[in-house]
Amino acid sequence: MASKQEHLVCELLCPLRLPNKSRRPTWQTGSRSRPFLRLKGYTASNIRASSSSAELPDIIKQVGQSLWGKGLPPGALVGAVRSAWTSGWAIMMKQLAPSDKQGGYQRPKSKFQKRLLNPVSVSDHGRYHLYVSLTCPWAHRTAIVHALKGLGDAVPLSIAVPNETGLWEFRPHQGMSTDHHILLPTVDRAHKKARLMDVYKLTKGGYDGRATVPMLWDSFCEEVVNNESADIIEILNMEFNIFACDPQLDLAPPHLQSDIEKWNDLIYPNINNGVYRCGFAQGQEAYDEAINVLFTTLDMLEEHLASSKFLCGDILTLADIRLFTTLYRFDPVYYVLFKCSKKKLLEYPSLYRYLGEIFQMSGVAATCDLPTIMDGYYKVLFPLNPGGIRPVIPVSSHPTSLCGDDKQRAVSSSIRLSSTP
Ligand SMILES: N[C@@H](CCC(=O)N[C@@H](CS)C(=O)NCC(=O)O)C(=O)O
Repeated sequence: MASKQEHLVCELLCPLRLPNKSRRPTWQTGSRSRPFLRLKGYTASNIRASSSSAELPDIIKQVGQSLWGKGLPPGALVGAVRSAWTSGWAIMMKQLAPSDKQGGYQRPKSKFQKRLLNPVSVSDHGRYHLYVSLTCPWAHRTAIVHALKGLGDAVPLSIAVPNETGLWEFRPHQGMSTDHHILLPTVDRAHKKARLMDVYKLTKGGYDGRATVPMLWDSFCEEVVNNESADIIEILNMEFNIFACDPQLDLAPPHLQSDIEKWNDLIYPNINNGVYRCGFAQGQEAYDEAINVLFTTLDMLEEHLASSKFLCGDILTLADIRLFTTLYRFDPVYYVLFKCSKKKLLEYPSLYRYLGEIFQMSGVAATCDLPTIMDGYYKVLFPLNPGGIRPVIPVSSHPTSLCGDDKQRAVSSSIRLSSTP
C-alpha cells in the first residue's frame, strides 16, 4: 500500500498521467484516482528539504527515468513544457522590456528631468546626492563624470547592487579589501534605506514607478531632481565647479556642442540603446533590424576613430563617456547575453584603442567593476539566462588588456575574480 508521504511526492512531482501503460514500471495505483510515482529513498519531506540543494537534479532524473526510461521525453511533454516556458518568457519579457507590436524594445522615459534651479554655492556641499550602481551602463556614465571632475563628497555617492529580482538594494561590501582600487557598494548614505525604491518613495508627492539608477537627489528639498543619465552628466559637468578638483575640465565645451549632439543622436538609439534592442528583442524581425543598425554604426565609428583620437577630435567629451560604458560591456556581456555577436569589439582595432584610451584616464578604471557588471547581467536578467551561469571571457576582453604595461599590475590586483557578488 502507498504511504501518505508517497502520495505527497506524487502531488509535488507528478501531475502528469502517462499515456502508455506499458511504460509504467514504477507506477502504482494509489487509493486516490490519481496515480503516483514511487521514488526510491525519497519522501515528501526529504524532497522539500533538498529542493534547494544539488540533490534536486537527481530527483528530476529519477522522475524522468520512471516516466520515459532512458529515451527522450515524449513529444507531447516537450511541447507542453515548451509552450508553458514560452508563455512565461513572454510575460517576464513584457515586464522587463516593454515592446512595440513587432517585439522591438521600447525604453520607458525617465520620469524626473529637472535641472538645478539656482547656482550651487559653498553651502550646498553634500546637498545633492548621486545614487548609482556599477553594473548599469547609464549610471556608470555619471560615476565616470563624477570621478573625472573630482567631485568627491561634495556630491556624495551611494552605490547600490541588484538583488536577484533586479531591484536595487544597499548591501555594503563586507571584508578586508584595503587595497581595492574599484569603488565598492555602499549603504544608502543619505537616508539609510535598504532599497532604492524606498528612497524614491520619499520624494515630494510620492512615487511608485520604477526605481532606476542613476538618480540625483536633493537633500534640502527632499526630492528626486533627475533620473536621466544624459541630463545628470551635464549637471555634474557644469554645476559643481566650485567643489571640483578639476574645474577646468569641460566635457561639453560650447564650440563642440553641436558636434556632441550629433554623435549623441546617432549613438544613443543605435548603440547605447541598440544593444538593449538586440538583447530585449521579442521577435526575429526586431532583432534583425536592431543588429543591423548596431553593426553599421560600429563600422562607421571604427572608420571615424581610425583618424580621430576621440569622437570630437582631441578633446574628450560627454559623447565619448556615453559611448565608453557600452563599449566596455560589449565583449563580456552584450556579445554573449544580448546576441550582439556579428563581431567582437576586439575585431575593431580603432574602437578597442579608444576604449583603452578612456579606461586609462585617471579615476575611470575605479568605476569599471567587470565581475560586478557580469553578475548584474548574467545572474539578474533571468529571462535571458535562466541558469544564471556567468561565462568565462577571453583574456583579451579583460580590463588588464586595456591598460598600458605599467598600469596592469595595479588594476589587475584590484579585480575580484570570484563570482560571488
Ligand atoms: N533613461 C535612464 C535609464 C536608466 C535605467 O534603465 N537603469 C536601469 C539599470 S541599467 C534600472 O535602474 N532599471 C531598474 C528598473 O527598470 O526597474 C538613464 O539613462 O538614466
